[in-house]
Amino acid sequence: MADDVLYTVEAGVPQNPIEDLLRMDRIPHIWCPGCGIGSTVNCFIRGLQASGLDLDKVAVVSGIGCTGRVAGYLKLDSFHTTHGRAIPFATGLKLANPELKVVVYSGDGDLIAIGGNHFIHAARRNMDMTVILINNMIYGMTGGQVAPTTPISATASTMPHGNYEPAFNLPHLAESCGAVYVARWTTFHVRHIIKSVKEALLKKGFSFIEIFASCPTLYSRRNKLGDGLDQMIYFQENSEIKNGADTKSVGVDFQGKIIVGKFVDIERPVYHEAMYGHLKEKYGEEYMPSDEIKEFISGQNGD
Ligand SMILES: Cc1ncc(C[n+]2csc(CCOP(=O)(O)OP(=O)(O)O)c2C)c(N)n1
Ligand code: SF4
Ligand SMILES: [Mg+2]
Repeated sequence: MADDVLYTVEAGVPQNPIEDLLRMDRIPHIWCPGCGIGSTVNCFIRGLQASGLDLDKVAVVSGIGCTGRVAGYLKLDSFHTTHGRAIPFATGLKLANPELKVVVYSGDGDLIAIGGNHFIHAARRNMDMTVILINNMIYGMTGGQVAPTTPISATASTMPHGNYEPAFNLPHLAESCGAVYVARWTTFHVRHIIKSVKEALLKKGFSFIEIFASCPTLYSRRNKLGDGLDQMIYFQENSEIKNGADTKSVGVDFQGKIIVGKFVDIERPVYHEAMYGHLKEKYGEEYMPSDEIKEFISGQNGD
């Protein structure tokens, strides 16, 4: 399916080309009007379709939160796990079955607050997985509490006088910990997201895409920023594409400029390669890895 096909017509009936990958029996979804999460799902499915990956070998893992519901709407092998534990669950999947392309799709609170420790270690290990993080700068599902991504001075239910804790600069965190692919977009950048999803899925190693999305119900309303459309206009007017930008320089202030783009695309041994290389060197012929590991390492069938 071409990236830019909005719908197809079969027997006179318009068809959304992403429907095949949605569990339509679960629609309507839970997201509020104007929420940005749905747009990211549309882009993710299009990027996945464009990647040409065997869909029987793709697994999607979410944690808990409004974004955490994504896994449940995807017609793939998808898992709705516990809060903050999507990455360790995905790590287990990948270790047990190296031929899978494992995707983690979750929120900023889930992945960076309670799950922050898992995030940094998966990046450090260069575990082969794609992490898609929806940054709405807040804990959406539980009532708009402050998150480690809430900008200074923004108001949250647990920061009624305005936030005074500095927010993480996530591309910089991911790069510092060892991610081999790092990109950031907003929900305004649909075509860029599709392209990045395709690239990240085809990249070996820990790939990370941060997508800024609106939470009109809790973040925008409390901060008097209007509705989902107003937030989209903010994304349009305040984003600047700077591919290759130094991730140190891409922190985001309250309603400030958002630097987007592909920041990192490098190569280094993935976890399975490091393990294979080390054990092979240490034990020589006595080391007998599984066929799946050999296949993953070589991209074909072992040595
Ligand atoms: C162990 C545990 N602690 C706390 C919660 C409550 N909880 C559910 S979702 C969530 C925050 C979700 O925020 P985020 O990941 O940003 O997702 P969003 O809803 O914004 O998409 C919290 C604190 C929980 N379910 N389990
Ligand atoms: S609370 Fe916010 S993040 Fe959750 S569905 Fe509503 S708009 Fe989206
Ligand atoms: Mg959130």
